[in-house]
Amino acid sequence: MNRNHNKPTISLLIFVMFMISISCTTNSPSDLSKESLIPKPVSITSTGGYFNLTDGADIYVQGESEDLKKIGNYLNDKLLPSTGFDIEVKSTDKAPGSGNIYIVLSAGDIEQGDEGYELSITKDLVSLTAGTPAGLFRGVQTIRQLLPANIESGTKQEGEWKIATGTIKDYPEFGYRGVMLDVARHFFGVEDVKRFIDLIAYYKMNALHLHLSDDQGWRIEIKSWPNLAIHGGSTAVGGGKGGYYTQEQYTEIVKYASDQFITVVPEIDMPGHINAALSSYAELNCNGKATELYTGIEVGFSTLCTNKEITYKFIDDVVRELTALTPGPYIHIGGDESHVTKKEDYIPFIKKVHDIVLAHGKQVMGWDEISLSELNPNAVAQFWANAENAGRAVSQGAKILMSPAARTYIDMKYDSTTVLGQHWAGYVEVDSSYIWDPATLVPGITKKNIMGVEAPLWTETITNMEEVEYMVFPRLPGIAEIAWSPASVRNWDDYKIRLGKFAERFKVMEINYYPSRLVPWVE
Ligand code: TNX
Repeated sequence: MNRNHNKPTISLLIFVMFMISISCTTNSPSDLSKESLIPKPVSITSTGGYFNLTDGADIYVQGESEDLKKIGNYLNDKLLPSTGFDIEVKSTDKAPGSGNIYIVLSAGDIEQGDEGYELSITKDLVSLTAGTPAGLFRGVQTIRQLLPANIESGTKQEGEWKIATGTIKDYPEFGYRGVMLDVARHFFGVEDVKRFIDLIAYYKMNALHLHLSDDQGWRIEIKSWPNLAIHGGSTAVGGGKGGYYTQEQYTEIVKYASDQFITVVPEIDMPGHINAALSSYAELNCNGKATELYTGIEVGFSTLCTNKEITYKFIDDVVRELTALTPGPYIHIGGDESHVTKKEDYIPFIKKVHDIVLAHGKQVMGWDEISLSELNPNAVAQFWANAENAGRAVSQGAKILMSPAARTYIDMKYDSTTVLGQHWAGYVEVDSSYIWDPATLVPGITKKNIMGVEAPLWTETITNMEEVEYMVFPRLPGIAEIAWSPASVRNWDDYKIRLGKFAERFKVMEINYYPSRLVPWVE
């Protein structure tokens, strides 16, 4: 036989085998460390294989704990529609057999604090372990992100559901990772807020700050002062019909958030940003006359009458009712841009309100201006623009919540062509909101002073959920990473590739996002 004759056949065979091997590796994930996760975990070790989730799978939770069953059911709710599988949540007291997901609460060897988790994936089993239910819930988000994007679909999808094998050990850099939604300038109903909660939970955020009152609207029912919501909630920027949450609806939001281990922080902005209240009750005005409702977007023109007795009765009532609706530790008292309150009135006013909040057993949160007044060490000053204010809070022993406007104000336009939003703090492109470090941004404010990071979405120009999503995405995932992942694993060039791969997830989740040219989107 002529050996040369066989050469093309052998080469062809080698080529075909090569192609088969390539197509196998592209279909099956095999390197856990290369998966696109946001926020990026603290550590990932890859073992080179994959776990295949099939119709035979079940979710096993260790023991009979209701908390664990809830988390199992939450994960199952995400898996059932898209896989069409018959997965069930079952209790067990030992590791299940091959092909299953196993959720374990273990105080023992987990040193990752309140929200840390460990995810171990072998070809036989996906095991999620954490010391707290919150940690398990954060780990479930990682499992969702490791599965193909179609897992988020609400309808049955063809395809394989494979996860690369290895171990992820993960825990947050900061204990508070929040987003603020301004429901005062424009009102967003319960269903919108629930979707907002679902979207932020996917990035392991744990706080939702609701800006419940401002010049343009009062959005929470206060039974002892009913006109606040009825009259003060009856309009919005631009003169729309406004709206407010009844206490039952608000409780529903708080519960929905808490089921995703998200704390709601209610804000009543005082002594400025208060026209909605001044228009609802004449007695809150120094001249005893109710103001007109306001539908413009100016700031800093209204103030409570700081030297009237009734003002503090009003605040005490509001804080009492809010406290009863608030399982979380904080009541946010605003305190920003009180341009028409004299400084000598502002300082004692904040002190009184601060003490009212403490008397109701809650801790004070406020915009950084509140540090002009005396603060309890468990108070939190939310830094948005003024480093001197933040420094004064730190010197009083208070903690700082980092919301630097030029980085985290997701109501800022992305660039000069963005139709929505404002630009007083500059344009905030996706890279600007990502490339910064909370622990080094402001001289004198270091990691030990910082309780966390929050991205505020003010809504003067934002009227519906589509617009909310456009401003939130894709800046929020980056801010979530800054709050969760240590600086040592954060890098824009790596992040933008991971973010680019989220395009498919955004599409499946029907998120209206801004397709920044700085990000290599892949669908
Ligand atoms: C400043 S930041 C405000 C808000 C506005 C926002 C618009 C802060 C504490 N106050 O009242 O809505 O700018 O970007």
